Amino acid sequence: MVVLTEPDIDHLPIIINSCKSPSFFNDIPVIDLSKPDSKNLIVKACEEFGFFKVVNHDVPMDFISKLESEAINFFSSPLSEKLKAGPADPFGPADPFGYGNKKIGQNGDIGWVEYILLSTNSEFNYQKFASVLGVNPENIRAAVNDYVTEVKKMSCEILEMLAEGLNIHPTNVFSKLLKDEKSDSVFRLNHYPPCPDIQEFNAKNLIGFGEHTDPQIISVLRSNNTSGLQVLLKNGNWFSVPPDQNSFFINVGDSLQVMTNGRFKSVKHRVLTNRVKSRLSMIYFGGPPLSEKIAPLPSLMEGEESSLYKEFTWFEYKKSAFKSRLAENRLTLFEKFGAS
Ligand code: GA4
Repeated sequence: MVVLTEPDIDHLPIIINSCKSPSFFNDIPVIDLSKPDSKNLIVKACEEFGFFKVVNHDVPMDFISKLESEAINFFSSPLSEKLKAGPADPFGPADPFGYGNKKIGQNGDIGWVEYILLSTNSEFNYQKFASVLGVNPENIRAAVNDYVTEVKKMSCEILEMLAEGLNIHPTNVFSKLLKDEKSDSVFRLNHYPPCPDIQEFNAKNLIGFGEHTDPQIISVLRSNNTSGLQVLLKNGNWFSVPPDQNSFFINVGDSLQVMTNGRFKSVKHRVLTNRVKSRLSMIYFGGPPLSEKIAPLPSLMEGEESSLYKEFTWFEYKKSAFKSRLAENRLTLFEKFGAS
């Protein structure tokens, strides 16, 4: 089992009351990617939840296991070694990539989590991770590339089904942004060690990763069989997503919310820690190139419908996002009418 060194409990946010799922809501939408008629179900899931689970995907299990075992080896290394793989520029967005421990972003957010943040661009330097593991950096690059390539392929397939379901032509309007060689996509490995005994606080759950929406177009998450992920339902209740290591969980990001003029909602989610088991998740965040204008697609604007958002580029959004706190609504700044 992977254990995080030195808990620093004083600085962690605690939820006193954990919320139960409402009784009328039993599960999240499940999309069978092998069924051709899934496109309408995907549209419905994005409209109603901004979140769904994907089964019968083509991502090879050995790519998943290979990367998972590299991640477990890395997170099992001594903290002093892992810290050597920290970001080059921990206090600015110039190079946020690398190992991080409890600190999320640069604006004071913390969680019971350690992580590795990577750029999916092909020139990314894996040397600092390889040094911790004492392996050739090309082995790590290959493990990440094999996994990300497959997950990106699946994301593009899903985005094309979405476009078809929405009757948008050409159907690559969303997927071409991820396929662009300048696509600003990131990849994250999160490790949530078992949380310590917090009886003395009379608290039920500790926050692993605080509530937030993802900035990009689409996020694809895969985790081991440990629970913790929760999504916020429209009725204001948190729903605990049952873990499933053989499936992927997809969520709509802020950019897709804008491109669909609010038809799809970027879903708020968070991760609670587990007392007994470690949780390990890998998330691919598919984003557009920095210069891309993020705006509602003209083909989706029916009749008199006008854009809910001011025009902005992904670079402008990102610049402001990286100054924000995790839980903030990062789209407020770009709304035309001030309400989301
Ligand atoms: C949330 C989604 C991704 O994990 C992430 C996060 C990023 C970071 O960890 O550096 C941010 C967060 C995320 C949004 C607001 C800012 C930036 C932390 C934070 C407080 C990698 C991303 O792209 O945006």
